[in-house]
Amino acid sequence: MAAAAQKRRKDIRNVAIIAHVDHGKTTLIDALLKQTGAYHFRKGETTIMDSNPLEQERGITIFSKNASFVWNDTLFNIVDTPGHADFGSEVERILKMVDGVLLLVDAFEGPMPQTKFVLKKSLELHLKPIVVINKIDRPNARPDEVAEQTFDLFCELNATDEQLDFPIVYASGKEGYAVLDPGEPHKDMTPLLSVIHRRVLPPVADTDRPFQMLVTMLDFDNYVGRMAIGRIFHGQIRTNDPVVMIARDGHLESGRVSKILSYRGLVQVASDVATAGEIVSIAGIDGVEVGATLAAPEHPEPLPMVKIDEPTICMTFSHNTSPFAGKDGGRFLTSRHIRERLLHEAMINVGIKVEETEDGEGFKVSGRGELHLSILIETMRREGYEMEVSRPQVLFKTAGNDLLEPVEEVLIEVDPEYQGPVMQAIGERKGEIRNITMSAVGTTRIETIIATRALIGFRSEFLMMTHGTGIMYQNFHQYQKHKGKMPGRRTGVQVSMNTGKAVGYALWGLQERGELFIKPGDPVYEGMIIGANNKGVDLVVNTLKAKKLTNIRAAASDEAIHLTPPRELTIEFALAFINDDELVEITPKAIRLRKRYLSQTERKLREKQAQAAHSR
Ligand SMILES: Nc1nc2c(ncn2[C@@H]2O[C@H](COP(=O)(O)OP(=O)(O)OP(=O)(O)O)[C@@H](O)[C@H]2O)c(=O)[nH]1
Ligand SMILES: [Mg+2]
Repeated sequence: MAAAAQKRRKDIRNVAIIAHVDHGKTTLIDALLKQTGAYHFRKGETTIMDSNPLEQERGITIFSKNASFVWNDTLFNIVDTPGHADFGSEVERILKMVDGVLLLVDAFEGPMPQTKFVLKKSLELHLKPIVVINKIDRPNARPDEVAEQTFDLFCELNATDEQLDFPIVYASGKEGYAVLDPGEPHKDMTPLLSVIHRRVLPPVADTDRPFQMLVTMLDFDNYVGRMAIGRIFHGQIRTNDPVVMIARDGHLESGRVSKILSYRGLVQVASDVATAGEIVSIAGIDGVEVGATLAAPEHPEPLPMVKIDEPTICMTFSHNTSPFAGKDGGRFLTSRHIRERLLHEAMINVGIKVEETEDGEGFKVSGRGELHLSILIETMRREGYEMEVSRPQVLFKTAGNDLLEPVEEVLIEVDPEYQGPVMQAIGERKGEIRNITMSAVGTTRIETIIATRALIGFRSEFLMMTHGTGIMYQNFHQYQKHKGKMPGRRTGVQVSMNTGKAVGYALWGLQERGELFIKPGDPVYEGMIIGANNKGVDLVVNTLKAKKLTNIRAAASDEAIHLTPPRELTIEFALAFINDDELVEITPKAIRLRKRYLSQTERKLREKQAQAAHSR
């Protein structure tokens, strides 16, 4: 067989680490880097792989990263992947770059929706995962049960006998040890390292064949421009060599290698040459894109195609038109600034698409989900951009005469007391209940299939409904026939009628109508949304009203003013909350909600026009 004749690089192992969100991927890689001396932790320093400030703040991995270390005379390339479902297609691409995967499963939680998704993708690519039951230091860890559940998941996903014969390593990435039997004494990570070394195949690498590399990720360097990151499948490449890119659509672009970087620990070092089996970063082809093949000009043959998921939701980004525009220290305020920044993003962020809107006022930005787009918004605001964004819309498709919409697989975990209201809300949104079970901690787990469109507004309501305790995981399932009308937001909003600084006394009077988003002293403007109105209609309110000093009763109750702390707006909440006639204003210092039309007269006029147009 041809496979038997393939040459392999015995000095390399390429591995990806995959799991559900938060099951400890990044922490485990940190432990490996520490033990192998690839990185020396300074005192008090914890995770280093989540190096981006947004990642550190949120405690999640957003960008896949490669790190490498040497153990037992072997170079290990280990690729950390994000656990959040919005980045699922990225994980899929990374799996094509490696020869083995570590599937991490939390020793307490057990397999979760994203565990299933990433395992399914690995099995489809004929990879043989190594299972790591992680966080065994947790007091309520139940490693044996979780190992059994993981085995069941492999069976459910039709793993082959060979794949079912997976090794299991028990680990605590946090404490830095791994064992082959949960009862064994703990030492360090050596048992895991030797299982990877033994069970992951060395990469197929024929250095005599013409150069071919698959572009899996992109990076950007101010000096050399776009950098293509990926694995070299065949041959070798040197700086100054001519190369050709075969794009996904088949067009060719020539370039010359201006820089080659390989990984040593977390840093990248320049090399003159790179050979098959290695994972490297290459500059020199201006229009390089993810999924393309880089090849020797005399053999422009593409490697097998990788899948790139299409965006499922979009929103409009425009320049900030609120009366407070430019007052919060924003440095980039104009449409032109926003256009340039978005076009740059579309170049390196796979799955982001940018188009000008028909009215020329803004940009339609499409992405893989709410987190994907809200991270872009958060990144831009930190860089000094101000903008206003609209409610996310799903992207429909047509098949023959049918209108199709994206549908998600959702897992909801709530305290049993919220099960009733949550089930009712799912029912109203035409969700299809797949399964209801009790988790190990006594929470109710509801599995449902529900339209993405119904979920957008639901997330904010779900959080309010469960007082912030509910957990919801969603994962794109497929496009299905349009599900018809969905219920909108249940609450109305309170809209400020004037501009100034909010007064405590006024807010005290307004807070019983619904949850507020501002506190005394916050600047408000006419048309700004200052809170929810539990009655389902919009209410124009006076946030500047001070107590009348002559009113003895009010004066007497002054000390008794008790203001409930307002909801701190996050970008995710704001996007999930607003309606089509509303916008989120984003500045480096604030997130505000507003009506699209700020004056009440204009809103009424627009509403009348819309009704007239509708009845015509
Ligand atoms: N008890 C315990 N906690 C752990 C262990 N490993 C990680 N954690 C904690 O679990 C949380 C998530 O850890 P991460 O390493 O960021 O998990 P991740 O899988 O990389 O998460 P995403 O990249 O967001 O999918 C953090 O609070 C860690 O401190 C472990 O071995 N034991
Ligand atoms: Mg991580």
